[in-house]
Amino acid sequence: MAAMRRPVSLIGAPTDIGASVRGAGMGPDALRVAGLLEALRASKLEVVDRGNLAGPPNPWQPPHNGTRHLPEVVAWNWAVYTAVDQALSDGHVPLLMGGDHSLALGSISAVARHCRASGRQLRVVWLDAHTDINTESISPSGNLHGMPVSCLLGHGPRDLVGWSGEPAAITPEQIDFVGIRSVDADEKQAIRQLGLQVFDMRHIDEHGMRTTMAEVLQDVHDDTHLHVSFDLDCLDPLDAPGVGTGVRGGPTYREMQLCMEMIADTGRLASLDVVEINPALDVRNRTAELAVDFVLSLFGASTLQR
Ligand code: 4U7
Ligand code: MN
Ligand code: MN
Ligand code: MN
Repeated sequence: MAAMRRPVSLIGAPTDIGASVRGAGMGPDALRVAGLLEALRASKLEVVDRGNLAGPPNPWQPPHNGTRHLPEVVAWNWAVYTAVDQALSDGHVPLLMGGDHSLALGSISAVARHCRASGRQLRVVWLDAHTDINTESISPSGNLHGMPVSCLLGHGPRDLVGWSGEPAAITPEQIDFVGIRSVDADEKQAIRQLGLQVFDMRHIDEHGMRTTMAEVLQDVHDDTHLHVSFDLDCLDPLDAPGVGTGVRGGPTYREMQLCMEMIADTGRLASLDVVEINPALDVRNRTAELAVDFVLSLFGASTLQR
């Protein structure tokens, strides 16, 4: 429990620099309007809103050598890296409010460096419809929000690799994917080659969320730093319409709640990304409000808890 009761630092990264659809830059304010800070405080957590980071505007250019906006993505990720690093040094739980999912590179690289320095074992749970394991040579789009996992594993564009101080921030054994239902052809090959643990929707259909999460969390120990990277398109777009790359057939609201509650039960949640909310596509801020619900559950606010 100790890990979860640390103060939470909200860090806004208002950019859609790595995405294919404009609008995710409004995500941090959508989460604020949905009452994220107040909801966390109501569940007895100390919360600091560190405001929004600054970075370059979206130049809206076509891909160049397999990536779009690489220099701008680097700039935004440095801002994220620095802010997450600072929050961790302060003993806080960093909660990155994206922004698009390319920002997980900066966030998780800072977390990986922190874990190495403090002797903790990092485990990443990637909640997403997509595996985000494209590289500049295989991506069908060139959008960097489809590549952060490769970068973390040491395989992406050179400028986005090695940020944690090691060639790779994480090894394939340290990350589990949950909710997956859209994987590009070359990503499938990478998943097989690397032996990644992908709990796709079929796995959840056949085994249920409870068994799935028990598998994901089985090797979480007292000295584990659990990082959750929550892409809102993990949810069904019928529940969460405010995302740029929605894919039908996601987990139900209840399944997702159970997923979050089981993570909370470990008491090891120590950092979090909430990304890919696109208010321009949303309906009355429903997706941000849903995100707040799930974040509360992640921090342990289950039905029968005070
Ligand atoms: B997200 C895609 F081709 N795979 O690489 C790509 F289908 O962070 C989508 O998960 C990536 O939202 C989605 O462009 C990135 C596409
Ligand atoms: Mn994603
Ligand atoms: Mn996604
Ligand atoms: Mn595992």
